[in-house]
Amino acid sequence: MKLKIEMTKNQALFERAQRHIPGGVNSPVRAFRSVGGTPCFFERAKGSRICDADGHEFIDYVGSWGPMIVGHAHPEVLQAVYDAAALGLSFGAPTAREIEMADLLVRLVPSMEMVRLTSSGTEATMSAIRLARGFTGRDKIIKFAGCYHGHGDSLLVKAGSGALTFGHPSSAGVPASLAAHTLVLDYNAPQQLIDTFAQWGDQIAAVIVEPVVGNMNLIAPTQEFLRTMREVCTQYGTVLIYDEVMTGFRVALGGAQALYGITPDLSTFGKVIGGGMPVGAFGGRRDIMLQLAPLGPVYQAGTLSGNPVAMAAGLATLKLIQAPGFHDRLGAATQQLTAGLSAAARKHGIVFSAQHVGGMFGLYFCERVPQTYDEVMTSDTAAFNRFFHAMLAAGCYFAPSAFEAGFVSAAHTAEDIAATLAAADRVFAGMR
Ligand code: HOZ
Repeated sequence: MKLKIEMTKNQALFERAQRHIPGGVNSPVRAFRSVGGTPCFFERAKGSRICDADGHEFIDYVGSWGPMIVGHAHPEVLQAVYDAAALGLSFGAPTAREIEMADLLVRLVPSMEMVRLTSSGTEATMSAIRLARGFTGRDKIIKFAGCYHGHGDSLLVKAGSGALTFGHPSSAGVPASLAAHTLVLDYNAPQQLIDTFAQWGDQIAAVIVEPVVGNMNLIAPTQEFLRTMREVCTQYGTVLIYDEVMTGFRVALGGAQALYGITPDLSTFGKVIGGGMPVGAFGGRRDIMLQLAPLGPVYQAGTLSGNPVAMAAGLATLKLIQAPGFHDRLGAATQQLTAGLSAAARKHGIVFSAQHVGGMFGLYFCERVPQTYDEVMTSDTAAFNRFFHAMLAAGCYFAPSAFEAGFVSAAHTAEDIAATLAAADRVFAGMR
């Protein structure tokens, strides 16, 4: 007799997806390839909870990789989206909401004097690099190994996120002649910056950095690293770009630049400023931004840039996160999670560490919280994979890769965190 094995809905969807979508996903990390198993196909989410096609409900610590800072389907964000959508989905022409967004970004972020809106973080970083090159008349840029700045050609060199997860940190398809302009240094290694600038300083258009890295797991910067970077960029007339697509409005209202007290020349944003809709932005020094078309010679454009529905979602989200004490509460909840997970692991003798910066966190299956790419690469990925699947089975959805950061939202309650810690206690006990 032939045994008929029933597929779950997730499995059936994954099989169907793979027929016409490479790998069955539209962004590599989602495929679960590094952790194994079938990706969850999500159907709906509300607050801190997200539900898949098989009817499983999870406490969500991915939050669409950062944007859902006020929780999923927040009624005020939804209402703003409904209202905007009813007036038209896209005009390909200026709207008042874009001005409102630009004014708000300039008011909230210390370094911003002018802003240009895009449809994604990738577009924002790509455009910021072009602008820095156009402004300085130089070609070389510096990035740091394991930092990910979207998938623009110049930036897919020793990149983090999916590129790192799947072992292709430097993508095929990027012309060697272009990649040659990207110098890759180690994160948190200030002396390398000093030495590199001593050799190439007058040829370097930009340094681009995630001020807190969220794409090789979470790596926090040392103050000396950030300070040295600012100093050499100022000394050599190089444009310092903070990629705050992840950290913006999340680690503090004014982003990492407010938290660490360093003023970059340009910054890039995405995620939170779209409240879950596709958005990006880049901006900063007025003299640099004035080089953009139609005023200057650096071209940059986008049919859906400043899309009215996306602006509405972003503005509603930014309004909510300006509530007094919002970031203190978010940071405290995240701290409760990371401290609780560390304690549970310690209790069961699991090699584990964790940290958070505001509402983003890192979990590491290694002895100490890593500060560098090399240190994070010593993480026990097999242990992470066991943890990931056991937590998933227990109703907690973490990023399906040992090299991604996690995110907490304002909708995560004390009960959510307590339930997660109780699940982790059981999971760590089973991992001994
Ligand atoms: N690169 C983002 C994570 N660091 C996005 C991943 C995704 O959307 O799948």
